Amino acid sequence: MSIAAEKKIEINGYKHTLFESGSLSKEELLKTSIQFFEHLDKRRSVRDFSDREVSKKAIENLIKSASTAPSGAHKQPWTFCAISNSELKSKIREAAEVEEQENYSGRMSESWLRDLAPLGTTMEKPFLEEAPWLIVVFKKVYQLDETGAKHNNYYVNESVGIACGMLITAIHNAGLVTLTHTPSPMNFLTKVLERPSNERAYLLLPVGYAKDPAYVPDIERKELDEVSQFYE
Ligand code: IYR
Repeated sequence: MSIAAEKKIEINGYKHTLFESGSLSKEELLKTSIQFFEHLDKRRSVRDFSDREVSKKAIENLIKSASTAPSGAHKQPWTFCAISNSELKSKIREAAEVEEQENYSGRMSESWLRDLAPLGTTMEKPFLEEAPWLIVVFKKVYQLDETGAKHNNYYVNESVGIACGMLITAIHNAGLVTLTHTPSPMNFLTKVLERPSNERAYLLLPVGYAKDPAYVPDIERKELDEVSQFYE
C-alpha cells in the first residue's frame, strides 16, 4: 500500500514532479518484454525504398519520439533535419557518392571491404533520392547564447547515439524502414543544409516504406550468451 503522493514538490530548492510509471505484474512484464523483443527482432536495415509517400506529421512524430532520449545534463544536443525536397536529396546523393567513391576505392581497408561484401553495400546510394524522407541528425557540440557566448554540452556522442537508436526504433515501430548511412566525411551536409557552426553531422537515415519485394542479407544476430554476461 502506498500513500497518495504529492504531485509537485521541491528538492534542494528545485521543482520536482511525481514520476508516474505503469508498473506491470511479473507475468505481464515477461509477456511485454518478449513481445517487444520479437517486434524489434524484425527490424532490418533496408536499402530498397518504395516511392509511397510518408506524411510530414508522421515524420514529426518520429522526431518527437527520438527527442525523448536522455541526454547529458538534459541539454538535448541534437537537431533532426528532415528533407523531402527532391533537389536537396539529389544534392546530398551527389555529394555522398563523391565521398563514397573515395572510400570504396582506397580509403577503406581490404579487410573492411571484405567485411562489407556480404551486405552488398557499394558507392552508389540511390536510396538518398528514392526514400521519401532523409533525416540527417546533427550533434550540437556546444550551445550559443544570445550574447554569442559558448556553453558546453556534455556526453554529446552518447546522447545523440541514444536518440538515434530511439529514432530507429520509432521508425520500425511505425512500419517504416531505414538504414544507418554514414557518408564519411560528412561535413558536406553542414554546407548543403546550411547548418550553424555549432552543429556537426552525425548520422543520415533515409526513411520510407520498403519496396515490395525488398531483399536483405540472410544474416543472423548473436545469441544472448554471446552478447551478455550475468553477475548474480
Ligand atoms: N559509409 C559507407 C561504408 C559502410 C560502412 C559500414 I561499417 C557499413 O556497415 C555499411 C557501409 C557506406 O555507407 O556505404
